[in-house]
Amino acid sequence: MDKKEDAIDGESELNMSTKKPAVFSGVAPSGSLHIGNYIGAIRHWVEFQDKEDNIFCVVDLHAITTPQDPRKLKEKIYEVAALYLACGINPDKSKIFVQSHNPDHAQLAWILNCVTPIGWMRRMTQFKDKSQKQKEIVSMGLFDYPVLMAADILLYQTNEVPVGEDQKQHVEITRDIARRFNSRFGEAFTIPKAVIDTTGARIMSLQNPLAKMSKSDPNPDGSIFLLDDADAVQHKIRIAVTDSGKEVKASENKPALKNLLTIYSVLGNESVEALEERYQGVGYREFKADLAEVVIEFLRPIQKKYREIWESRGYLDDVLRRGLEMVRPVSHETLARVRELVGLG
Ligand code: AQP
Repeated sequence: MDKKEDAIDGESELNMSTKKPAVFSGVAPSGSLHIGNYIGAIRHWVEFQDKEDNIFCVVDLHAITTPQDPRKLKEKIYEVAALYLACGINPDKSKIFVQSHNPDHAQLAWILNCVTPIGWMRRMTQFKDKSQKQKEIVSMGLFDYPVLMAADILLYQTNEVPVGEDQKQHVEITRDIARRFNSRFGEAFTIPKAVIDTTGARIMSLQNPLAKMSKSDPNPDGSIFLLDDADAVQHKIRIAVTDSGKEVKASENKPALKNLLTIYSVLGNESVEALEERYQGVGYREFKADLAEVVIEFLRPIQKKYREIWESRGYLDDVLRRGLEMVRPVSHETLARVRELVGLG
């Protein structure tokens, strides 16, 4: 991974003694996981598992910031956890748990709400995007999403937050909130930094290469889901929009091709330059057929492992329970210090 550390310092006042950097990241079970979630986030979690002290959370409280079908949500929570494991997260190396199973997240979020200026929140671009798409009411929860995310990260004295480009602004506000709290009340939080890869940090919709691939896109043809079968993958790639011309090139004026080449490069483990060379003079149709095969082959072992995990639900429950047991002492300690500093209880 070409690791781009977004923040310069990643000051770590409280974590100086920890040998491995503390990492926190998560995915909201607001829909089915897609290859954008994998390329932008999960693959990096897997890659750095040995070198870091990891917490990977299923952030279900974030999912309900937009309307969810309660029965589907429950299933998606476990689907996301099973997919973490199927993608290569090892529960002996990383702690996996469900956000709402630890009430410390909601309590810290409330306290942080009370130190976060509303003007900072109004600048959040994801809120602007998501609230415009909302047909029903725009909830306070959606507006408050970045503060809850700050609580998730700060509870565990996190040093690094591996995320896709779309979450960069949320990690920046987390840093601002932590600094503000520390300077007003006293040292409580490590200042985290976002870790964003330069390749694949923003995978775009196959139907609109100017919009990011998203779980909640009403058009399912824009996203390749990790559990899509071979027919669905072939269909979605065949009908994926392309740019004018015939060249298979990843230039700025060919956003659709650039996106398809990035997906091919990451999932097929081949450089974009090598692919451009190989597909010189070859039409889009052949390129797309090969790309579909690469994606299908990439998904095959993940889906096999997912099915095995799904069938042994007791195992998954056990992984999530163990993860929760391991993270709670850390979040308790942070919250106790915060309560003390603020003068609560
Ligand atoms: N298209 C993407 N390209 C690269 N990375 C992406 N991520 C999401 N979409 C892309 C990264 O995946 C992680 C989990 O994201 P999330 O579930 O917390 O929320 P999100 O960023 O809002 O993801 P979605 O898929 O767009 O969900 P909905 O539609 O529910 O909002 C994050 O690290 C994110 O950067």
